[in-house]
Amino acid sequence: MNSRFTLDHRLPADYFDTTLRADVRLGLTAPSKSLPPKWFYDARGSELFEEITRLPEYYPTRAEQEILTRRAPEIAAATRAHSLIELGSGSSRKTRLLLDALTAAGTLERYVPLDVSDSALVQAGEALCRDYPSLRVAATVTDFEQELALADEPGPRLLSFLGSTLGNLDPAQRTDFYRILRRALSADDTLLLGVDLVKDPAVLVAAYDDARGVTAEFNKNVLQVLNRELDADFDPDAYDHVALWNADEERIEMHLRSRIDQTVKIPPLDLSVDFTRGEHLRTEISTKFRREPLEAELAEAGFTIRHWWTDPQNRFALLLAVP
Ligand code: AVJ
Repeated sequence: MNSRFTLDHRLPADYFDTTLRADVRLGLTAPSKSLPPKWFYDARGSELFEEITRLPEYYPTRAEQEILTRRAPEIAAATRAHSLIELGSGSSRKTRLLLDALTAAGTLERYVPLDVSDSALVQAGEALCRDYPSLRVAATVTDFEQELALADEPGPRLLSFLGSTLGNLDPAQRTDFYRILRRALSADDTLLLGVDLVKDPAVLVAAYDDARGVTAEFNKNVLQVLNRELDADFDPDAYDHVALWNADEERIEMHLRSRIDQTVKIPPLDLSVDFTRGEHLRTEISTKFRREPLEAELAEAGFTIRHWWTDPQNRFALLLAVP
């Protein structure tokens, strides 16, 4: 292993198991059933998500990359960041655009990817060490929805949260999350957010219900995760993939709709879960944003937007905010 690469575990060994069980019990015993979207991303789910990002209907990844390609030099100039901290790092394509610009600006010393899964961190981290010979990579396994214990990163720090993953949080969760960010960041640090914007619902629904059915498979994969990890007996074929536009909340929701009356057993939780025919299990919310309300909720949390960049078609926004 490269000496410029470190992997720091900040989660207890049983964290995955404990939180999965708590989430499943809470979500499947509630009057309207739901599961948090983070459980989509096992190896198969991550692979399916990568495939989604290449679908003709799924524009967000390409739109964000377009903006980032164009604006990375401005981001580097505005932040002069010595550390890039990336939340939910995932694929490293967008990361490289930022690393390249910060390297060209001559400020970058350290890259700190934070994720709940260590396999992604190790793979990406080693490759980046190879390609950026003067970069230190300090990967950290953590759940940034709980805490953001930043350590001794050289400042100023640029904290990026891309891919509109912010949209997975509901308003109350976003408020908590901004508070965690605000506590972790100092006056000369900067927040880089990528958010998907409100647009024609037909375009949005198509992005989450593609013709080839990749998103449907991604959605149903969460049932396989529960089958494997909790010995549950979900039959994925007994559910339909549903992507709907919730106009009141301005968000896309993914659901699994039970095709029949059925009962699912989850032995380690001592749980029998009844589904009636047509009943929905909500698996993801994907909030779409407008500038003014987002600006207001960030201001409420102590952040000021300094730059707001969109793609030419106004589908997606990249923004820089400071404490
Ligand atoms: C990575 C969470 C932002 O909400 O668009 C893609 C995940 N779900 N297709 C999104 C996703 C269905 C994606 N995020």
